[in-house]
Amino acid sequence: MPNTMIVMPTYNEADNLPLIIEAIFDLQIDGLQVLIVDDNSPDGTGEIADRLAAQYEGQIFVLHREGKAGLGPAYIAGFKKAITLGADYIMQMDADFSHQPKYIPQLIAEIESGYDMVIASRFAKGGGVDESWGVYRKLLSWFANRVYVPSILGLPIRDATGGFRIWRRNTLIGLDLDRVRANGYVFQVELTYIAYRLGFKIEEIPIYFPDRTRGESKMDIRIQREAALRVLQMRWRHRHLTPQQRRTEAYHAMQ
Ligand SMILES: Nc1nc2c(ncn2[C@@H]2O[C@H](COP(=O)(O)OP(=O)(O)O)[C@@H](O)[C@H]2O)c(=O)[nH]1
Ligand SMILES: [Mg+2]
Repeated sequence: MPNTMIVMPTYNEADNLPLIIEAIFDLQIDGLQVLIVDDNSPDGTGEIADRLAAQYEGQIFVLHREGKAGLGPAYIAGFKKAITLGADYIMQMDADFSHQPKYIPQLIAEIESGYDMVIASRFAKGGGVDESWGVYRKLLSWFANRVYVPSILGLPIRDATGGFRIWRRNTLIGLDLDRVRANGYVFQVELTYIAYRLGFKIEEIPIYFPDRTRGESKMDIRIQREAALRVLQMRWRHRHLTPQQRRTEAYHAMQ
């Protein structure tokens, strides 16, 4: 029975974390574990995570990092730890309920069917975003995902910026996480692009993406602007990758 580890980055999610953990374990999925990666949240999320880890012994792990360093580095550290801990499948998931736990079984079923990575996609047919999204936000997201990213990177993916995904262990090893440069939002795009260039099989399943109701988003306009330039840089950096350049050895040193 393969095990799945959910890597969940948190920054000031004190209200959400206990609730999302409960919702996840209510699903009663065999071999499911959670690794919380907290960047020393001022609101005490890290201590809450430790309490939960004691309560759900062997099912919840916590990685404490020194300070807020962005989503990318938090995920890279979490992925490496999940690999070291022996996870077969590794999932990425936010703590704020925009990524709804009810889709977890479907993501696991899809990866088991043989894909190398599966994206829970807001823009696949049948998916959607919160009704309250204004025209500007919708347009920006549509432009980024359906026009900009596909045309610059040639990615045949509808939601390359989404952060709700599952990876096969060997896919994450194959990417070579030390190749990844991006920090914020665009980190998701870079991982997808590297996976695509290396020839990994990617699938999307449709999801509905509600806005968070508790806590605050850490996304801002500066991060979004920066993303546009980073997409050009990542094309330059990774465009020559081929399946022969997949990494084969697991990560040893913890960073
Ligand atoms: N560890 C860590 N987690 C972060 C950081 N920035 C955001 N997060 C977490 O990443 C997830 C997504 O962030 P969020 O602010 O909801 O972004 P949005 O969904 O794009 O608005 C949430 O679980 C956040 O708590 C960070 O710098 N470090
Ligand atoms: Mg969010």
